[in-house]
Amino acid sequence: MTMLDFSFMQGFIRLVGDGFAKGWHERNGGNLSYRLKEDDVHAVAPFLHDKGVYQTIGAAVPDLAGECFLVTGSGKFMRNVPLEPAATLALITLDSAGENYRIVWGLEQGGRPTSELPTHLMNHEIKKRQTGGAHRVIYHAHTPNLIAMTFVLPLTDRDFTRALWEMATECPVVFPQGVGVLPWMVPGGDAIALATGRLMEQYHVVVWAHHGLFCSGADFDETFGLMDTVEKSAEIFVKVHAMGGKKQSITCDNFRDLARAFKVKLPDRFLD
Ligand code: 2HA
Ligand code: ZN
Repeated sequence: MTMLDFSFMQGFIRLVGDGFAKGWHERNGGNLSYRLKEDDVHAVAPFLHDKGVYQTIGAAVPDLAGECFLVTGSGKFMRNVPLEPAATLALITLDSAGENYRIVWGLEQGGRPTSELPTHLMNHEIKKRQTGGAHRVIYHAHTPNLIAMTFVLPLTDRDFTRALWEMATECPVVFPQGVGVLPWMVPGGDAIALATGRLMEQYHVVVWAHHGLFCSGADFDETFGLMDTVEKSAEIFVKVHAMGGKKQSITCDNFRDLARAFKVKLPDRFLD
């Protein structure tokens, strides 16, 4: 048994490899984090070291105090993660205040957790509360078609939600809350973390204009599936516009019928 035999580790590595194969992770683009279950934490204990020193997270996340996360490393290439997981990933634990972290496994040749650690952890804290602990995965990717959309559509939740819902019938069922949209912001700091968090209170998907997407989900399949669904819809949007734009589309009454049939609640503000 090694660290790489745990199913959460395999699920994490598979997601990263699939994201790279999709073309979402040029160079060191994108990052991923997973909040370990109690069972995971007990199971991995024999494989951890205590050489790591506490460092500041750059954000306070008291509701995550003492929790353990698997995260991608800052500057590490997603393409290399399946080949060298112990050099590109880190397992970190948070202190009892939820203000500092230390590395207990991984980044064997040195390094730091993802530059987006404050955003990941602040959003894990929000999602843990909002979903009663169900959500454990936060994923950021540079999805090209969605990024292209942010150069032509008004940067509002309504414009993006309606455009994405209309481009693929499954979308309102997969993300009935819609998507939140942020204007361009400097990556990596607490300003983008706070702004993303405000939108994550309402949505599981947040668009970072001219940059990429931020998604939350219960497990690796659900979170990857959400990213994939949004990006595929964005790809159809790009094709439709390249062909001269919509000539017909799914109507508001169609959406209402869909909501009834699939028992989802679509916010009225997106249906007029
Ligand atoms: O990891 O994607 O947003 C590099 C990034 C920062
Ligand atoms: Zn990014």
